[in-house]
Amino acid sequence: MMNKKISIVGVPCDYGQQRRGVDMGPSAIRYAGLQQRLTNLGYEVEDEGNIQVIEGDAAAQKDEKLLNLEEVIKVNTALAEKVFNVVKKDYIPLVLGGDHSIAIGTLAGLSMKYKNQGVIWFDAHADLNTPETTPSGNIHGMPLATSIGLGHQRLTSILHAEPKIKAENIVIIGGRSIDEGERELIKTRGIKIYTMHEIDRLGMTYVMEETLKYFKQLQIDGLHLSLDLDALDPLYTPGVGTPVAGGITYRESHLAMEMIQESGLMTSAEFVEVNPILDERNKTADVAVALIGSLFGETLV
Ligand code: NNH
Ligand code: MN
Ligand code: MN
Ligand code: MN
Repeated sequence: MMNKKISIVGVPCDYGQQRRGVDMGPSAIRYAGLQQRLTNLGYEVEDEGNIQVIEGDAAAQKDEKLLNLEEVIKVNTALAEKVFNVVKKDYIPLVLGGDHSIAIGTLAGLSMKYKNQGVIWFDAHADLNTPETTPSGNIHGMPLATSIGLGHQRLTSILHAEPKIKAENIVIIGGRSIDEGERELIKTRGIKIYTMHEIDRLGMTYVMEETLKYFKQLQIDGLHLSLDLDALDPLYTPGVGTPVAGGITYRESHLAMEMIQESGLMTSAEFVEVNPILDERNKTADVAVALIGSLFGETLV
């Protein structure tokens, strides 16, 4: 990676789901020593602070298939503009969540610069629900569908009306809780996914080699890593709103980060769903910072 300048953007948003506390994720990750970790690696690090999230009245919700829609639109519009500004000045955006609905804004901002961007989606879930298929009404289960242009028009048209990414430019890794409607989309849209079954069978090395080879073939012009901490086994990251047993191990996740770094393809990243209220002594934020260290080259220096 040639670019040695990183901009940290915090997004204290908890409107994409219904467990409070994930809005403290950015603080928890900063507290775990993020900036020092990156400075030690020789990066010029700028902390842009947090995107402003107005406390709304959650009880005033109308659409139960799109909970907190107005707030989610507001946060993601502001985030998209911020991310666009960061890439314009040639810094690597490092976005801290907040729940995963914020990927809508991140990808919208990135799409202003990268016209053929690849996305690695580390997650126990596929986040491919739409208002029609959602089992929960939680928008944090919809960011990937939104980014390929499916779902509520006001979410898919943040910054501009075009899809932010192509379905074939997505690779999901760590999936083990996929809803019916999501399975359908994975099939019909040809979305690439390595579930826990494939990770067990093939090993993380093979999965990452194939993933990175695939992106090279696609000749992507940018690679975004969106890492939901619930991709890992709850043993390592208990501080998440929707833990699912049988996840990626500590070393497997680090290996994946190291291989992404080695590829030289990565141009942005986001770490989401850290909820310090549900955590054990900031364990999950500590893991997030350790993963970020590996992603930005810690073991290679
Ligand atoms: N698929 C479920 C839903 O749409 C759960 C999503 N939860 C997540 N996604 N944490 O990463 O509500
Ligand atoms: Mn809140
Ligand atoms: Mn997610
Ligand atoms: Mn998840």
